This record gives sequence, structure tokens and C-alpha cells, in this order.
Amino acid sequence: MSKYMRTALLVAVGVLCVASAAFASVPDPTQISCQQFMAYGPSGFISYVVNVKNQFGANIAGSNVLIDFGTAPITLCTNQAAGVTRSGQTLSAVTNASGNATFPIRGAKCANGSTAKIYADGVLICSITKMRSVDFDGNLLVNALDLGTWAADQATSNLCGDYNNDNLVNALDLGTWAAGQAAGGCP
Ligand SMILES: [Ca+2]
Ligand SMILES: [Ca+2]
Repeated sequence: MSKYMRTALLVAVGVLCVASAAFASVPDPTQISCQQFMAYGPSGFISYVVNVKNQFGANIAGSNVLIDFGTAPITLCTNQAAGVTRSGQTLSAVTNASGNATFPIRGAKCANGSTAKIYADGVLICSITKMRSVDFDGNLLVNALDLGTWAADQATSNLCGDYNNDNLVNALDLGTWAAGQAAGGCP
């Protein structure tokens, strides 16, 4: 192999290495499966976790994950959990070594039918249209008024009262509601 060829080959290998390193940190929506519903209360008693992967299915650490609630009628607590930053109707957090960004969403009001878009490093990875809270009226407290609304949802099979996405509103969901009440309002 000539000296020129050898140099050209080394440059090509170098370019490939740089390119693959860059790809390795790019989120790939086709490799990412988000939980398709969110359940939350003002206390942040349930965490929504986003796992970010690259095109090879490998976890990406240090990825900036942003949940944009857009025009969804969710009321977010001013104080969010440690590691979660609120800006307007968005929440953001960074993935850990396992590629997970954890959001103990502190929020209120059912927003079924609205859309929350989830981005990782600016790449749209998921759109969620099922968002249910144990605080129905959005006063950031979980009390008897909310329980009355949950009971009405159970009676009418309104899925705002379904916190585990099994399309049923039953005792399991009531247990979640009770846990949300015990956990309280916005910290
Ligand atoms: Ca309430
Ligand atoms: Ca359910």
C-alpha cells in the first residue's frame, strides 16, 4: 500500500469513528417506547420515566428530555421535584447512566385527548394523549371534591379516573387516588 493510500485510509477510518460517535448519542424514536399514559398528582407521587436510546438500541446518558404539555389543560406546581425543571408548560430532566429521565410530575387536571410531546435533545420521540390526575379541579389539593369527581367518572366509565390505563375505572384506581390524597398537594 502506498503512503498516500495509507494516509487516505487512516483519514477515512477517523471520519467514520467521529461519525459513529456522533450517531451513538442521537436519540432514535424507532428505538424508544414511551409509556402511553401519564398519571400524576400535585405531590408528584407517581413518576413518569422516559428511557432514551440511540439507533443501536443503546441507552443514552446525559440526554436532555423535555415534556411539552402545549395547550393541554394541566396545572403544573411551581415547585417540581429535584432534577426536574419547569418552564411554562414544559418539564425537563436529564437521563442518568441507564438512559432514564425521571419525572415525578407534580400537576393537576385530566387532559385526556390533549397532546403532550416528548423530546430528547430536540428530537421528537413520543406524543402522549392520555393524562390523568388525582386532582380533578386543579386547585392543587386532593380532597373530597376530587373523590366525588372520581366516583362520577367510575359511574360513567370516564377514563379520567383510570390511572393504570387498563380502560377500567375500578378499585385499583381508587387505591391510586387514595395514595395521591395521602401524598397531599404541591410541596
Ligand atoms: Ca382538587
Ligand atoms: Ca384502571
